[in-house]
Amino acid sequence: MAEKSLRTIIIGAGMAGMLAGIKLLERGETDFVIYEKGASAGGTWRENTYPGLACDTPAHSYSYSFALNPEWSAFYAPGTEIKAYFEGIAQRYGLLPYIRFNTEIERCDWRDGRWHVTTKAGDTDSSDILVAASGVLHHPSVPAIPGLEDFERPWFHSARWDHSVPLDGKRIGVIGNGSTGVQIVSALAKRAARLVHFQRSPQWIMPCPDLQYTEAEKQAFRDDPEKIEAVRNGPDAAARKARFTAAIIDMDSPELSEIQEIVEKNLEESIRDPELKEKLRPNYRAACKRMIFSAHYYNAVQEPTVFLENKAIERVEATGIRMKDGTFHELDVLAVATGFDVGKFVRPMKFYGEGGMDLDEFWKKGPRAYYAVTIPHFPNLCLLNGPTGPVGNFSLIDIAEKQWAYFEQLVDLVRSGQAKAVAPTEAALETYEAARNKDAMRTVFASGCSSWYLDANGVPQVWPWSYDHFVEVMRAPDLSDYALVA
Ligand code: NA7
Repeated sequence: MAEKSLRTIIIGAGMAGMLAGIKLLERGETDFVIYEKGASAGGTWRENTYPGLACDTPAHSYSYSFALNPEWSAFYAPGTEIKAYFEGIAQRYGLLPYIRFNTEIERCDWRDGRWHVTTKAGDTDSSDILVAASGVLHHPSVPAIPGLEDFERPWFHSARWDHSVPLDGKRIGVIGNGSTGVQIVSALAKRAARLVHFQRSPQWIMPCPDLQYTEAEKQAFRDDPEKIEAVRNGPDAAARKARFTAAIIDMDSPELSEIQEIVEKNLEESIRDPELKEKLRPNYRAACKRMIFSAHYYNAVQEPTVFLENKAIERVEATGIRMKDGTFHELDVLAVATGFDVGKFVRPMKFYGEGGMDLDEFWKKGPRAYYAVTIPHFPNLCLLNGPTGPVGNFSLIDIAEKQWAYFEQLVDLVRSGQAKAVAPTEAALETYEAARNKDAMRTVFASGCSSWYLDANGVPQVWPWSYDHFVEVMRAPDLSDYALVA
């Protein structure tokens, strides 16, 4: 039977949307479009430009498997290089003609066996296949701190950094100490006249090497891609991945105890002042919140310019922040590194599936997807890095590649005419979710802390099993869990 030619619409020109485009081009498919609401590609690496920005996954792992990059300057690459990498990929793989920039999708309707999308400007398009690659860490979460809007000096969310604001010699406030806040403070400690780091909960800090690649090392990577493979998948990387997965999926594992010892030793040996040490000591287990890797934070926070404020914020005033005990910190500039509204996923876009099924309604108890990729009643729809996928300090590029390879096998059923449309059954999603929720409560993420991994009921919305299990299930879809529309 002749293959049916299919049109694909991809939403988002970040890492995952670009991946889908490249993979389509690789198999000779040119009938696709990538809608991107921003003015350039790169997703999160376009939006985040704050000082100190780096990826907490080793650079050689945070690269497409088909586009290794011997030029990474460091083991953990700075954000500017990662952004340039994605821009280079868009050029090199000929993706730019397929991307419609400054075009925001507002709604997607499954009607008459096709997806019909409508842009914010009111334009329409339709396709057989729809790929939602709109990102997770995407909607800035601005804290509801009283008075924030009344601050009369520059302030911004970390993902909306205003580079016109001078920082050198200024009094800088940073609220939040997730990966972002820690990176910002590490970068600005020596530049500020005074830097106040507002910490609501302490964080465990995993020490890591500040390893810059020498020209000789880069040359060796250029000469022999196997050396890059060794960094990605060699014994050290495999051991790191295995240790970390074992630790996160079982809060009582010896691997987690080992990680706990490392972070406690780091705190013990790095911080001299006993009072500061206690301010920085969390009362929950290591890796309960997303693990922070930093070679510099503990040095930064001991700079004479830096003050770690761990008391509760009362309100923001016109010129600074008032603490509940009355202390006032005057600030010239304030950065809120308070994370992202991660529960939104594809929203605020509206999705209507079979029979007009509203995704908001389907997700009223929280975002769910079968094996994190497909959704019952929403045929021929793929989520890349959607809800409940692996997030435990793995490379999301690797995760997206595997999810795409899985989804392509479903598309093949449509392409070959074996089905007109493919969606998982509701029963399959229920079975998956029941097992996932149960096992999620054994993970370290559920061991007693707040974090962006938890849903409103305190259940971690993540992959609670091993990385190897993820690889295994992504190898091929179990078609008995799918409804194929003939
Ligand atoms: P995170 O990891 O969600 O961290 C947000 C930080 O902001 C965290 O320290 C929060 O404290 C703090 N926060 C949030 N709301 C408030 C209010 N209202 N007052 C004070 N402090 C607040 O976001 P990041 O941007 O650092 O990192 C997100 C991911 O990006 C990261 O995991 C990597 O994957 C890359 P809390 O701990 O909740 O007390």
